[in-house]
Amino acid sequence: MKRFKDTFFDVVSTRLGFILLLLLGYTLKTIWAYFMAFNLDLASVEHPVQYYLRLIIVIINPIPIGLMLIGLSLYINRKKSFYFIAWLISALLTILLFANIIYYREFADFITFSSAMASRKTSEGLGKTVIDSLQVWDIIYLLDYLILVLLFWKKKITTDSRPFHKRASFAVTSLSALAFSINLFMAELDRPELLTRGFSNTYVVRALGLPTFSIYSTNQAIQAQKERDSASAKDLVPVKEYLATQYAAPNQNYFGIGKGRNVIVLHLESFQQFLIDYKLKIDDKEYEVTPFINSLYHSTETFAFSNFFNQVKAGKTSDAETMMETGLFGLSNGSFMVNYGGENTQFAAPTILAQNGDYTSAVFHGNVGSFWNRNNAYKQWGYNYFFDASYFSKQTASNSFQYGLNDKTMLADSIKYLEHMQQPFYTKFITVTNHYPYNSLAGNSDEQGFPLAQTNDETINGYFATANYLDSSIKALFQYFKDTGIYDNSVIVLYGDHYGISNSRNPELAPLLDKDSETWSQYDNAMLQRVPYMVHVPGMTKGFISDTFGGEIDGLPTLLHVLGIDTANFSQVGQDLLSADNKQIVALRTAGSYITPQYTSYNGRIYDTVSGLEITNPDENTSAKLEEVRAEATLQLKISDEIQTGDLLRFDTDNGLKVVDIKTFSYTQSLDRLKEIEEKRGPKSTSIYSQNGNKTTVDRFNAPSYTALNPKPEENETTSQTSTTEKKD
Ligand code: GP9
Ligand code: MN
Repeated sequence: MKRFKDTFFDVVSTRLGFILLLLLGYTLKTIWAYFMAFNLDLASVEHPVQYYLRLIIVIINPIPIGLMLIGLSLYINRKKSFYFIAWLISALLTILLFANIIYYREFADFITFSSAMASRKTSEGLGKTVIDSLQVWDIIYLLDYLILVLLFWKKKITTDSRPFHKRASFAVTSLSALAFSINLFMAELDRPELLTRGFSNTYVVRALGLPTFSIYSTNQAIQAQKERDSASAKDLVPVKEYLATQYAAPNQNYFGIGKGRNVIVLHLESFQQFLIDYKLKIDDKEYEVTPFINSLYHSTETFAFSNFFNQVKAGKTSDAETMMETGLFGLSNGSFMVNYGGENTQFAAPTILAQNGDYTSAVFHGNVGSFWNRNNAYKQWGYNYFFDASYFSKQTASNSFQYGLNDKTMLADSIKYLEHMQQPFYTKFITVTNHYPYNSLAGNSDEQGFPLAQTNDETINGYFATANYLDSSIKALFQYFKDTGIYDNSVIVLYGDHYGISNSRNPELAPLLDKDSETWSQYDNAMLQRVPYMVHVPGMTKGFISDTFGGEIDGLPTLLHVLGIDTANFSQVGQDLLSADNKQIVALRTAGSYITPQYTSYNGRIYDTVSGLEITNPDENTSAKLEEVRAEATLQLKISDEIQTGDLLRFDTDNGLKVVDIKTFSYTQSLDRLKEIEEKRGPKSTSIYSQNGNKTTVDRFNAPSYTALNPKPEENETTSQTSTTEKKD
């Protein structure tokens, strides 16, 4: 033992040994923070093996970057300078770690370049907040230094005056670079396209560690800032001119038909249009997948659209949200919400409605708030409240999966917040259960029973059952709205965000759609990009199924006109789908793709939209028309990109809207704030809770499970006390 001790002290008394000791301290502190201070969401995995991969990644990721940075000191010859720089770099890494820990306590997120800049601007009171949030256990982050000082003082460790060989220093740098590549490779295994799509700060920290995240996010911010700086107010002039030509005047038959009502948006995860009215055939039996949503689709209380296309790219859900909330496209690379959310000036639906009808707004979603950078993007959009996973039931194997809490639990848990919101409200429920890999109900036997499709692809097979679950969740929510009177005073919007079955799987899906896998074409892929869009106005009888061609970009102007808010002054690229002026040119984000009632261009091929026949040798006239459509579609995207990357809306000063000040928004202690407002308004409070005689309506929400709704015939015969109570569950 003594020998070991001596060797150990001999080793750490060399320069390299000292560096490694500092690295060890930093690594242990970081791992401690990963598990004790941050929520890295390790358990949300598709496969158990992925959990262990992630575990290894978080344990090793402080090492490569730590070694690379602290190892830089090895290039220094002079003894004093070497020790000073080595300590300094290690201390800076610790400060970065600790600053993030403090920040995380307040914001449940990591420090980015922009958030650091923002808190610098509002630094009064910062010191006090930091001191308030210190905890006794934080001493742990200094422990390695205390031990080192002690060891030097006791002369157990001595300093080494021999300069480290330059080649050996270079070897250390190279080794750390190699280790970093291995780290990166493992991170890609866990989450492909991590750095190009961004996803969330948590994902990047979890994969590559804090210093790398800071470098990455700083680089992103600098790039964004460069583009922002190169844009000026005069760039908005041609943009505004174009937007004026794009404006589609409201249809007077429907303008304002939902004026003043609550707006409830239901984001139907991965829900494709082909599910509407679809019946899954198994052994000569037919199972209607989404009976409730189908009934809405056919109702005369609904404006439904049968040719509404998703227009997302890498940002998937976040792209859909961006379009639906702002009338502008996501980016051609990565996610707008991740790269610009919380930064760029935006005039989104919550802001417009707050300033045109005094709406209070909220989002309900059962995943962590940092996913797609929602916690920042929503503030810029003007959302007053964001109820994320932290507001809902603890996630267990039976009520959740890797993307968060299952819909029925999320919706049930939302009521206690929703009922305290002042009306009119603008609320969005983002469902998630019907998300790839469509096995989210695996941990809950009560929700199993809807038949699986019988293809060779598990993903396709599970899709119908989770869609059926989503349907019954939505039905339960509607029932709650009806029972509490919210329904009659609301407009309910439903939309599918993007495809659920990817193009590569479509040939396998083909037989279920009565199509041939062999002749499956790009045209068929294009047609499967349709998603539902419905505006349900209870009590209205003017509803119909429109075959107007449109996409997510058109959602906001359509809705605003239904609510009686004219969009003429707003910078939105989309067009009201109920307007007679609609051009019906759907621009897709994949290069050069577009869809009109006449032509479909998709993945390099052109088709006649009606017949589905490929156009290989267009005549002159057709070529000219195609070129015109292509140019118009490209222009929509170009104008939107100019606005988004140039942050042009900061110059959009005469649209009648006030700019949001994100500093006035906070997503913590939301219930307290809602109740405070309720109390302050007293008899004038318009919340459901107040209207219900200050009694909760939580018990009015009931979402029976699949097995409760579809009891097996045998169970009926032997109805016992226990089985009836189970069914109520
Ligand atoms: C996660 C959810 C899924 O919170 O919205 O996003 P997606 O993977 O569909 O883009
Ligand atoms: Mn999605």
